[in-house]
Amino acid sequence: MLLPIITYPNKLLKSISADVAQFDAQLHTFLDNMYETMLNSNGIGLAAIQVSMPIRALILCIPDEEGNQDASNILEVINPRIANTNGTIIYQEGCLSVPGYYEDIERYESLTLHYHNRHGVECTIEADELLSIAIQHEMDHLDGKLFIDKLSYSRRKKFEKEHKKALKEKK
Ligand code: Y12
Ligand code: CO
Repeated sequence: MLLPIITYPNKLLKSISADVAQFDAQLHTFLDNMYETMLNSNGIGLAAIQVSMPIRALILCIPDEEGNQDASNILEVINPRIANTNGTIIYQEGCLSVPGYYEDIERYESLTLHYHNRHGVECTIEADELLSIAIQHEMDHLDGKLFIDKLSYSRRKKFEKEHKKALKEKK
């Protein structure tokens, strides 16, 4: 089932999401629906709050060399915690909740992530480059932050101007 993706400036995007306590069939169906929704919108990452669910869950599916986003490549991340970080990297980010806007954002180049999978099993992965960037982008959503909140004053002004113009043109 496709879920509606909320977009900036919807105030729900500022929510602090709550830990997941039940790793049950309802959670599994929700994660399946998130995956379908993300692929349908050409996304590579989606946090639960982007579909109006304030829980600490996110999914990622980094395309392989052929650009395929196979279900076997999906990473479902629940109650995540970043342990170690290394270096920095700048990448032009986009977000399904801020369509049409891309900006260079600095993130950690690599990190260690502790999280639970859909069954509540504790997992750890080492991530670098695009996966590390995507994890940090999606984890920011869990704390009510968007990549545009990391922009300099002048870049944010530029964004607000472009966003206003885009909304006017849509009317
Ligand atoms: C690197 C940078 C950012 C992330 C977070 C995940 N972001 C996305 O998956 C964004 C996808 C996206 C897709 C859009 O739709 C199309 O391209 C058809 C889009 O739409 C427009 O720009 C109109 C915007 C964002 C992970 C890794
Ligand atoms: Co996003």
